Amino acid sequence: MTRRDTLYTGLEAGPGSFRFDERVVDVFPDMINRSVPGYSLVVPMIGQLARRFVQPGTSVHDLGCSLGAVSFAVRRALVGREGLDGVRIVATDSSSAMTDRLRERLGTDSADGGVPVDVVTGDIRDTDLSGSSFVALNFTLQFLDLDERDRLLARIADGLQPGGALVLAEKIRFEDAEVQLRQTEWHEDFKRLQGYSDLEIARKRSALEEVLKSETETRHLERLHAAGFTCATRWFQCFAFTAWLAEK
Ligand code: GEK
Repeated sequence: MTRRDTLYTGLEAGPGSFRFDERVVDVFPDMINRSVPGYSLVVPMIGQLARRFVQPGTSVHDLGCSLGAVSFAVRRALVGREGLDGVRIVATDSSSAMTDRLRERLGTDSADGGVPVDVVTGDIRDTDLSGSSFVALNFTLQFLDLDERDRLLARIADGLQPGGALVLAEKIRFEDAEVQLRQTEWHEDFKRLQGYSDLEIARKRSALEEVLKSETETRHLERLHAAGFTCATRWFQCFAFTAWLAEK
């Protein structure tokens, strides 16, 4: 049972103070569902896409896995598919509060006979990505420093088998200031309708300052092409929340 996110009702948030610590872990599923429009659709769709791209004897990487939503979705979507010999899902997150909770959840998951999931507490900048066929960066790249993103994307492309794919989902920034303003207002309307107060919205915005650094779609597509992906297709967008599939 997930607790309701009331983190910023009573908490004065310093600029850039947001951390994936135990207090966030306790409310994380509620927080992400009420903050990211479309999250509950994007996650199972990543599973659907994985079903098409996963190859025998390869790894699937869930980078910045949090509580493993993508790993669970991929595991479920692969049930009944042929050609899964030697396939493993590797779920990595630098927050031990997240990975400890994920290990508990895996222990009680009833997806019997699904592909194994290895949970790693570590930095995705150091993950060995060789021999993979499917990689998911579901709202994770946005938390890396800007100058570290090119290298990670190039490493993902290098580690993927030919025919493999990356799903990248990010909160983007819009080039046109007017569009950026409107999209931000629509996102804040979404959060209000999800029950967040104006004060909570303002405090969370401040806490995420310089922690979540969003880039334009053009910049993401340039990086994907420079990294060696042959084709990148946008398959989801709701306000700033955008997902692409990049194929090798
Ligand atoms: C989901 N994908 O539910 N190395 C490892 N983990 C990191 C790093 C890093 N360098 N930087 C950030 N993280 C998930 C949602 S949440 C998105 C991803 C959000 C981790 C961080 O600890 C957190 O768990 C996750 O990336 C981002 O489908 O909360 O908006």
